[in-house]
Amino acid sequence: MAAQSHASAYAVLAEQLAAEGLNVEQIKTALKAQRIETPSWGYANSGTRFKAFSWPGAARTTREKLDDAATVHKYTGIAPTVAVHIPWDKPEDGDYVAMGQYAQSQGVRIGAVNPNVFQDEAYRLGSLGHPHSAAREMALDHLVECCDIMGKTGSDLLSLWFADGTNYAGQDDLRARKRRFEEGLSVVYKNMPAGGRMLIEYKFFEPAFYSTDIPDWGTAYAWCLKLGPQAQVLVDLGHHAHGVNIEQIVAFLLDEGRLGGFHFNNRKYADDDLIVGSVNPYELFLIYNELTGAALGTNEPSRSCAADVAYMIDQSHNIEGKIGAMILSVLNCQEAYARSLCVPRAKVAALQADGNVLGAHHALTEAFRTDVRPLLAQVREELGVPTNPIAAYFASGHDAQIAAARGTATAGGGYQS
Ligand code: PSV
Ligand code: MN
Repeated sequence: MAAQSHASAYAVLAEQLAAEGLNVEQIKTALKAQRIETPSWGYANSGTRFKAFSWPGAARTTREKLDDAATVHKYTGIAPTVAVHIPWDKPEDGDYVAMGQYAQSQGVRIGAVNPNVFQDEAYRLGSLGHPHSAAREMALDHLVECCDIMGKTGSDLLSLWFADGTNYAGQDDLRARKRRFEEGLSVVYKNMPAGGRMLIEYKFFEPAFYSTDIPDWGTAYAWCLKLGPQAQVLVDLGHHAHGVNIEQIVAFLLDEGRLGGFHFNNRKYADDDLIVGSVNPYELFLIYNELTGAALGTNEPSRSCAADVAYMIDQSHNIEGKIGAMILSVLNCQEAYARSLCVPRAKVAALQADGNVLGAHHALTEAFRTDVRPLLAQVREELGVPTNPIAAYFASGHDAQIAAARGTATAGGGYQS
């Protein structure tokens, strides 16, 4: 959409929204307050198990990852924090305070701390679920170290994902693994800094193929209940079987006050980690619809839970540039959120109460079909960022500049820190 044309289209849309009983000023205020966290690991070379292609200019160091996250924030205005993965992002001198300060000097802050208990040789049979106490203790040491890093970087989120599981029936005792996990998680929970939140991520397969120790939201939720109020569930959109109704999981967890955050990405087949909203923008809208409904409603704990949800991206760009792809993901979240704010909630509720199946469905899907681009252009203008961030980024020549400055790092078949 050309910059000069958005004003009149915005005025028409504002009128349409008012006719539906919606206040465009309130919608803009909500959009300006939206926050999306980007992942440090999404800026480095990464790959599939077949090959990691090298991208010219991809970040080679943690500082470069923070620089790239700052660029995404500069173009979008709504991505001020960066999730880190330890030890991929461990500073050479071990100075995490300085790492946090560097981020701030670039205009971003450190967000969730993600421990890594899946890449050492010791973890072949698992981490907290490992049958040997030495491996479990090694994992615990690292998890507790990450609690300490939260304090040093000013982060209040510990984001936990475990590759633990088994490949063959009979390989290990499933109930024993459960108990080992519960024991380990409770130690970590007690070590979190005051005010910190533990987010527990589930995934039903991969890298283990017979059993995974936290396969689903129900397992994560049950453990959160045992651990305490600072433990909540993290929903990664790529971690479900096909056909699973993710928005219903979101609704349930919101209503129980246990939805901690998201790892947004998109997938066609498995845990593909593609650009958010690139495969199924309707699913993304329906998820945002639950969140927005809870945030605008009066029911507790849904309302306050929705206010604290950590919106994070977890994706990996294998064949495309990193920064542009991340900007697109942030913009797709923004668009989904905007559409969810266009849902005429009072009208939908009345139709639902009447049992008007088609009417309620149609009112919801009309909101999904709203062209929110003029609204977003207006919001961006008021935020002082480009009205079309991805076009502005492409035109900026930034990709070519960093390619010239950084060169092409060898992609070693995995992540680079
Ligand atoms: C695992 O597939 C995952 O979703 C976890 O969040 C990891 O921390 C992340 O991907 C990066 O490997
Ligand atoms: Mn994830």
